Amino acid sequence: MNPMRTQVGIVGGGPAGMMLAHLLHRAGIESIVVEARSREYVQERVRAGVLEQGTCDLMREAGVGARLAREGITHHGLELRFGGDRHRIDLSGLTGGKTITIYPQREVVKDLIDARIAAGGAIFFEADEVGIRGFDGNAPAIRFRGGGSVQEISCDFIAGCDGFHGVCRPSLPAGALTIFERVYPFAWLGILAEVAPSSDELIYCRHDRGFALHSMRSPTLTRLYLQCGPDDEIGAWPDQRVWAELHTRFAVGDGWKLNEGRIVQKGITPMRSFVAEPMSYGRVFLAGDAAHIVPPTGAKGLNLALADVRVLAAALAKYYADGSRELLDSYSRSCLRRVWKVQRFSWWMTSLLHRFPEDNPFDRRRQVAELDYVTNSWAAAQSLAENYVGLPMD
Ligand code: RFL
Ligand code: PHB
Repeated sequence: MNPMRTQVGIVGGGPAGMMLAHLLHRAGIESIVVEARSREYVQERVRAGVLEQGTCDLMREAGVGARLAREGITHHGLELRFGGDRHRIDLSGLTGGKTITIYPQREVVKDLIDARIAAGGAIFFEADEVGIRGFDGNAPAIRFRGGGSVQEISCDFIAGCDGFHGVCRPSLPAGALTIFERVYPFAWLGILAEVAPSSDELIYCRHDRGFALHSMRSPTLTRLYLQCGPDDEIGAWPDQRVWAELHTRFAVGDGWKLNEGRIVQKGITPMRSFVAEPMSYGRVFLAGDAAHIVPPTGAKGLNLALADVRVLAAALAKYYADGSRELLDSYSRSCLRRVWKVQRFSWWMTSLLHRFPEDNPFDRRRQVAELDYVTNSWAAAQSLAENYVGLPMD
């Protein structure tokens, strides 16, 4: 056994865990990150791509925004496509000039890991059998197997930033948390294709055969998603079928064409809304996907994870500055106000654009009427835009 000590033990080196470690460092607070996967794995995982204005501001203010400023692609609007027609939502015009930025999650994670390592911070990658203990008393600890031996980190607080399938949330006693959940009767098939994007902006498309999304990663990489069955196997979706379905769903009559390229990544993502309340117990604080999941239609998961750790870092900074637990005690309440608004928006975007198996012809007409309303009413479009660029941080 190799005992270590730090102020904040962080389980999970995804966006939430790495940003928390970085913000704590800037506040003069020590932390150690314990991550189950390798550095390469967490830096290469294909995930989110859309950063809210507030997320970009946070990266910049925290001193990790240089590459984002150089390589991020700023978007001022998005397209809603339905009934074979295209409708632009002027995000900037509707929000007093706010924007979103395309910058892949893996680049965010890379920037944060680089910053942490440059500052001499400790990250244990490839940690096995990670467990947490002592968090309902005064002696919390993270124990794991790494480098052939058992390691234990004792700390003042544990941050559970270990995602939806992590170990922290399930380690809390039965009954400590109330779970709110909705599982959707469909999934997303996502591909990354080596081809220039077919549009300068994101396209959210509603079609009778199901939802489709056109996004991008760079001027030469396109990210595309298709609504598929919740139990579909990836083998049921050979490249040809993926392209045929994308062409059908995105079809418009004005000459617009979807560019095809070599598919370099393909995966299926289930769709779920999930909240665990409260987001803390004893000396454990849950943040990001460990505490909540949103369906990806609103592009919110990464942004919400970073909003949580911003609140947590401020609460810990106050505790270490003057011994006050006030902000730690209100951590869950503060975060959940944002979490539920983002849950509402993500559910609404999902309902607006997907084909639900139980929908009858009435529901389908109502859905199209809602899209017609959103794309023709300033008030409705503004509500979408306000949420999409990100609600203000409290
Ligand atoms: P993560 O990223 O899952 O990181 C958790 C980390 O914890 C590690 N871990 C453990 N470590 C130690 N011990 C254990 N027992 C552990 N168990 C797990 C994991 O290896 C991992 O490194 O959670 P975090 O940090 O909360 O970040 C959340 C975001 O990753 C997530 O919300 C987004 O990716 C969601 N999401 C999107 N969010 C957006 O804001 N905009 C988007 O455009 C967007 N698109 C998406 C998405 C998620 C998707 N998938 C694949 C779920 C598109 C997709 C397809
Ligand atoms: C992405 O680029 O991966 C992406 C964009 C918008 C979403 C979800 C995912 O709503």
